[in-house]
Amino acid sequence: MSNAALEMEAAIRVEAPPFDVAKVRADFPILRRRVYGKPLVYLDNAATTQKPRRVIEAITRFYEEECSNVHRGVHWLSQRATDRYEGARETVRRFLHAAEAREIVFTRGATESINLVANAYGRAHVGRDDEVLITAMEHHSNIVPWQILCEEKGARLRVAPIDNRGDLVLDEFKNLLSHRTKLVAVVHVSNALGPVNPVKAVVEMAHARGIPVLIDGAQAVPHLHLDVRALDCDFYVFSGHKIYGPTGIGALYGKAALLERMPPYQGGGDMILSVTFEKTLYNTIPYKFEAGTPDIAGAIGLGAALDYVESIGLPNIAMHERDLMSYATHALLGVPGLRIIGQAREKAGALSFTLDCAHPHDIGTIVDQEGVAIRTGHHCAQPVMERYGVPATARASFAMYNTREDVDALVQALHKVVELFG
Ligand code: 7TS
Repeated sequence: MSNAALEMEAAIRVEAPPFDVAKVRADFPILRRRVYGKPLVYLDNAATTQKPRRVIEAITRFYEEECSNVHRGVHWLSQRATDRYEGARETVRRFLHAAEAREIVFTRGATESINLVANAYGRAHVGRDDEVLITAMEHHSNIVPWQILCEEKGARLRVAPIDNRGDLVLDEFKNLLSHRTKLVAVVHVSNALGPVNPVKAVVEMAHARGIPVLIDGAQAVPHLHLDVRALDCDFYVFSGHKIYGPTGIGALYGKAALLERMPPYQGGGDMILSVTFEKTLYNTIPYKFEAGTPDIAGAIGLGAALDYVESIGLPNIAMHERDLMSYATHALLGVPGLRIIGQAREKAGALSFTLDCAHPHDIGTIVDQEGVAIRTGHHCAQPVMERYGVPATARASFAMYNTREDVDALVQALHKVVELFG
């Protein structure tokens, strides 16, 4: 779509929806801070989101009142910590609409979840001349683990193309599925350009050939209602820090039947039933995949974050963010020489752009001086940048606490860039 057409489409939807963003903002202590003497305008939410007080307090409370290891003590504190940790697992289950809590494995985040599946499922099921199918819009964390696996096994990594708008070419995706395909791994929402992939159609096409599907939901969970059972995906991964939770914690959803058949990923304490020097019996799922002391406070913080998101309501968040996306699309296109990269039919969360007059790093530096935090670079998706013939982009990404005023501040700062470099 041309810039003019996009502008028209965005203009139709500039009416603001009802949403008490001021109340939401008050829940995030960091949003009160100033940088360079100016109010912080945080538009780098695809990298990580800010944390509401409720999450910060849940973590503090664990260390002040409940700190103990899990699954191993009969004493009161350990039981309490175990209850809270397992309670967080149940919250993740509810949030993803998974059937059972044992289908939720706590990991360090999306990256570790993908590596877990590549190592545990991939190593057992992918052999010489087999194929793993991904798309051209993956984050490096959904490329490199599969490359490592394919190299080790003599298998091939296949890549389904995207079109000029940034949409996955579904026909080509379907044509790439064959008897050699042993796994499909697809991003739900791209971090570089923001398109929402038709993951349900992807799952149906792969399942028609009996191929399991992993969905990388790192950028989807903060913006979209999710139901892994309705999607019928086999694995779903995400990171807590991108959905208002702490860093260092995330989850892997896997269908119980698959997780049960998978060998462990790492060995150590908690993932065993019994150990002798001759033989070790592994624990049941999900513990089989949680070797060592987990990030207990992180899991509790993630549970608090998901509770918070549910209390605001994902439909409200999605509506507010859709308004911001169309308002921002309209406003950014008014900046001379600005090109939006990736104009997919459906987008969530992120807007990538370039300016004729300045390199993205210069854009980032100048707008930072105005207190506006955006991400610049290749966004850990170098093949996407190559596809569009740009070395890097500037990216504004939105969360529930952003406002139209934040967008205005970005646009004003971009006009400064044009004044300086144009
Ligand atoms: N998948 C996608 C789609 C992502 O956007 C990211 C992180 C990851 C996986 C990895 O998540 P992690 O929490 O395990 O690191 N994306 C970004 C980003 O866009 N800017 O900083 C990190």
